[in-house]
Amino acid sequence: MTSTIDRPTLTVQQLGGRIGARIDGVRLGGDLPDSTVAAVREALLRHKVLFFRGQDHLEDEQHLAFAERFGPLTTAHPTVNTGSARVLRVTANKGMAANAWHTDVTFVDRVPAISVLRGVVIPPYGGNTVWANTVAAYEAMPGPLKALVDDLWAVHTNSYDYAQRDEENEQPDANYTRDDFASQLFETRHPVVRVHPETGERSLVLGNFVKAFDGFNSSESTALYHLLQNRITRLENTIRWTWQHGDVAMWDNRATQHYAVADFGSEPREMRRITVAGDVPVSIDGRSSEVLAGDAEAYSRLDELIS
Ligand SMILES: O=C(O)CCC(=O)C(=O)O
Ligand SMILES: [Fe+2]
Repeated sequence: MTSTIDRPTLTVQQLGGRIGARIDGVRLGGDLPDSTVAAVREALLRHKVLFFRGQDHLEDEQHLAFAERFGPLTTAHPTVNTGSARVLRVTANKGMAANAWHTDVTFVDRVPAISVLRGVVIPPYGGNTVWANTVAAYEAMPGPLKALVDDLWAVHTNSYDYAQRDEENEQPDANYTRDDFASQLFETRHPVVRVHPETGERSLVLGNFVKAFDGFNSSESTALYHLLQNRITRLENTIRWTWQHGDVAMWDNRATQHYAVADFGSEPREMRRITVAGDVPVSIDGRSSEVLAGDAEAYSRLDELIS
């Protein structure tokens, strides 16, 4: 009989037509062979979000070591401190507005490249996370809409218009507040269509941190925002994950948005996120995003990036 396979072959099971794959045969950690890291990166660039089951062995240390194989890490968050330098603890949605469609941290210029999220406390029901493919959404647009967004820029901010937010879904036991979240103002002008630095694909840079589009007044911006977001979040363009203990989700933050569904009542739920630094988006015509307020150098260093 053949000996036990020490390192089972990595398998990639596509889950959705446009987004999502499950990876089996990998025990996550910092000591994976380069070939495995390369295979995971390739699957991530193709499927945009990857799911790993059965990673119950992971603690913060191995989670950090695994994420770091994909590039230098950011600090936990530009403004929120949940008790660890590089691990963001997400225990509820208040302040983070995670139950709204967003791409992580688009209010800074150096939008994170990859987020790695581990389920620590999984509620008995609800608390799914949903991801949407912002590349597929762009590709599915009719020509005239592409022509509009190709040359469109938007201002993203971490300062909310609180009056317009939905108070109903907020969890009372958040370990940080909106005041923490917006304790320092960040505002950045991004192209609505960025060229992905690794795949060359065109991807929409939108989501909940958008404040307004250049050249449009606020009611026009709102209408345009909904028009574009509706295309990103249509169900065919998404994948929804029901968490089990030991699950890890990893997404390409340059090609996706996500939404944490706030339907777990008062049940406990805890996730931990580690973030791989990303570069400054570049438009189709080669112009980079522009900082309007805030200095994100302490959050994420551009000079350390490998790509
Ligand atoms: O809690 C979740 O499922 C996702 C939260 C979130 O938006 C994030 O970790 O970036
Ligand atoms: Fe997020």
